[in-house]
Amino acid sequence: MKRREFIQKASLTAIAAAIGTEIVYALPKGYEPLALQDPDPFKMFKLNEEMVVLNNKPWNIEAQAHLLNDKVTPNSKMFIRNNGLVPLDVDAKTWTLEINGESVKQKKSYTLEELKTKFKHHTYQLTLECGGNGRSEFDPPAKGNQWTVGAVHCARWTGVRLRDVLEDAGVKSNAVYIGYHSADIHLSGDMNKEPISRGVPMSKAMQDETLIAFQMNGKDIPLVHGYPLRLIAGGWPASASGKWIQRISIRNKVHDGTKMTGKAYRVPCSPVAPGEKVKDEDMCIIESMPVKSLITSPKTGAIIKKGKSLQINGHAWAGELEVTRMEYSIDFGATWKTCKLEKPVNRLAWQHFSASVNFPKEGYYEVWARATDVNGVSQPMLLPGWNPKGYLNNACHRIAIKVQ
Ligand SMILES: Nc1nc2c(c(=O)[nH]1)N[C@H]1C(S)=C(S)[C@@H](COP(=O)(O)O)O[C@H]1N2
Ligand SMILES: [Mo]
Repeated sequence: MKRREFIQKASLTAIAAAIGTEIVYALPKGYEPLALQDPDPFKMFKLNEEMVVLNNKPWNIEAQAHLLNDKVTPNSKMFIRNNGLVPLDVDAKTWTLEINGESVKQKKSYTLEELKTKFKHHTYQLTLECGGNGRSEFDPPAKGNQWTVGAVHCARWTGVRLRDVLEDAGVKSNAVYIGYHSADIHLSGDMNKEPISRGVPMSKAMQDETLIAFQMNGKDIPLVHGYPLRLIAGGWPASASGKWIQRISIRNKVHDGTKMTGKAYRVPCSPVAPGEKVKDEDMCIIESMPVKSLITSPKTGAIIKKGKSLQINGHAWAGELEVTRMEYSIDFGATWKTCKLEKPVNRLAWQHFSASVNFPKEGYYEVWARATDVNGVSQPMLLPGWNPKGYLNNACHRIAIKVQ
């Protein structure tokens, strides 16, 4: 029997008992008991093989631009962002959601079944982008997952309106914010600590599209994306969309859970110079995400024949706003041409764009894409305002094309 198979068939303790405890120290350096070894994330999360793993403890995995070409993002191409450990032994049959807090009229608890039968179901396609998407470009660099462009997805979420549930429990007139509490486990293993507990102001909580979701793309939500129950607040940093939610508190002040305070998911209230130290009290909570777009086809590095036009496709989104203009440039932003831009299928869903691009002669080109929101605000061509945690990089996306 090969050593590897042997280890798999017997626990280390059993081996130690059979051969003597010294065996543990005789193992090659870096050898880990099977129970501590990482399973294959591609198999475990059913991921497309081109997804990129940024971190394994906790799991953080991003897409590449060309993987996001689908109009509705499938599970296999959705980025994964965890602050703690995915809860194990999740039992949908016994799962409950409690509504409590200073500003609830009557504390109330619902089973999954009650939520599904008592309230009307709604389905929306909703854009969720991590606040740190694009962080890898900041200089001086910001700590945290070095997301490039792939921490965004737009899936179809089905659930009940958060508003309907909050109103069923009763909302006091002094309500300010809601905060979620979830079942995931703090990296330290300390069950008294929450990996993350964020939320949104009442005005966002009460929007039609803010859901307590139990389905994604027509099926049960995959475990890593929040099964069996997830808050979805489209257009806001995805950290507001709590996975595995067990409790929602209606607060009489801005929610002060883990990663709501300090510098987490906040940017300087006024612009700062790159690298400048910013006091916590000068940091403001990120709300609606800025205008952004992604060229999802072709993949960067494509080669085309001289004289042929190139079809480009992609998506554009602007937090709570609609994108009203989409342009591309093949001369590094010197001149811009208009793309065809579709309306969103519903509010807070990304919009599709396409264009047929002609190149004047052979050579190396970059195709840049720029979206403009309904307020006339466009994406910057370069990295926008530096901030200590590297949030909100909405610079124009670019792909390289060789014409020969
Ligand atoms: N309970 C819980 N909810 C969470 C998180 C988490 O770690 N735990 N991460 C948040 C962050 S920072 C992001 S970007 C999104 C990622 O959602 P996804 O993994 O489904 O793509 O979930 C949010 N909700
Ligand atoms: Mo995030």
